[in-house]
Amino acid sequence: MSQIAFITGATSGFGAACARVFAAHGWSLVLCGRRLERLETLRIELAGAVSVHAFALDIRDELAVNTAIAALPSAFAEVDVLVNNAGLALGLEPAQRCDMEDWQRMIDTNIKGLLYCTRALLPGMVSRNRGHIVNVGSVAGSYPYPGGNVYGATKAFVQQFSLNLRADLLGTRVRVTNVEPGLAESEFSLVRYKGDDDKAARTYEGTEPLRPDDIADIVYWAATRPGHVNLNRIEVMPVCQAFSPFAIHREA
Ligand code: NDP
Ligand code: 8X3
Repeated sequence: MSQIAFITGATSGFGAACARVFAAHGWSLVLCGRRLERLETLRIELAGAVSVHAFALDIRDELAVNTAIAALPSAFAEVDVLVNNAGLALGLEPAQRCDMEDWQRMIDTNIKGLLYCTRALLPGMVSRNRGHIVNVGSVAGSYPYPGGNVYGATKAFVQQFSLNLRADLLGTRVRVTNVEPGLAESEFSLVRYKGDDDKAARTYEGTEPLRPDDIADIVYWAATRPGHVNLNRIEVMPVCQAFSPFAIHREA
């Protein structure tokens, strides 16, 4: 029987790339995201080769998450790997100018949505004594940058939650990994800049960013290490990216 990967945010970017990599290795897939049409296109693309269960889901809706997971068809119910990938950044303004609704949406999606999915699938993994939660964090969870305010803080939550999960899971064979990418080209910047194509394109101008396929390879690799190996964190940047010096404000 093939293994089952449950991927959130499969309509775009890393999530869609993960779906294709797991499918290429014969895994059955549970795919969700809010844009049903895209899921349907992906399901049709992959369904010839592997079994795919795809449905629209807003992970901010706790009841919808619990209902969808409770209603998984039996062939998809025993999830081996949960890829908690769905997430977003909104805006790059300094905190004093940020929109509270943007902050709330990032918290509701990147933190609370990830928790709902994890909490719903974890008991089954523990009772089967088998499973892997792969969270998609970010370098923004470790390194501050101007305008990263709440987005970075949500990813810091994901990083610490991943480590604390593993602490709770000690004694089980359920694994937890936080994959922490840097600059990667996807629809991420288009969402961050609220549909402004020019600003989004400028983010990647003159760079060779990570590609969704790079992240999917890493997620798949982490999920397929021998069962006694737990990768706690994987931080990855494109070669064109590095760290800033500390910023020092000097009076004129
Ligand atoms: P994309 O914008 O291309 O993809 C984001 C995915 O998340 C989409 O499939 C979207 O689906 C889904 N999503 C967003 N909100 C919700 C929601 N409420 N319910 C369900 N699904 C949702 O960006 P990436 O692929 O780049 O981002 C994937 C993850 O990687 C995110 O967690 C992001 O923070 C993280 N990341 C991205 C980096 C980058 O530079 N690109 C670097 C580091 C981390 P839909 O809109 O259909 O619901
Ligand atoms: C996305 C990477 O540097 O834009 O998590 O925060 S960054």
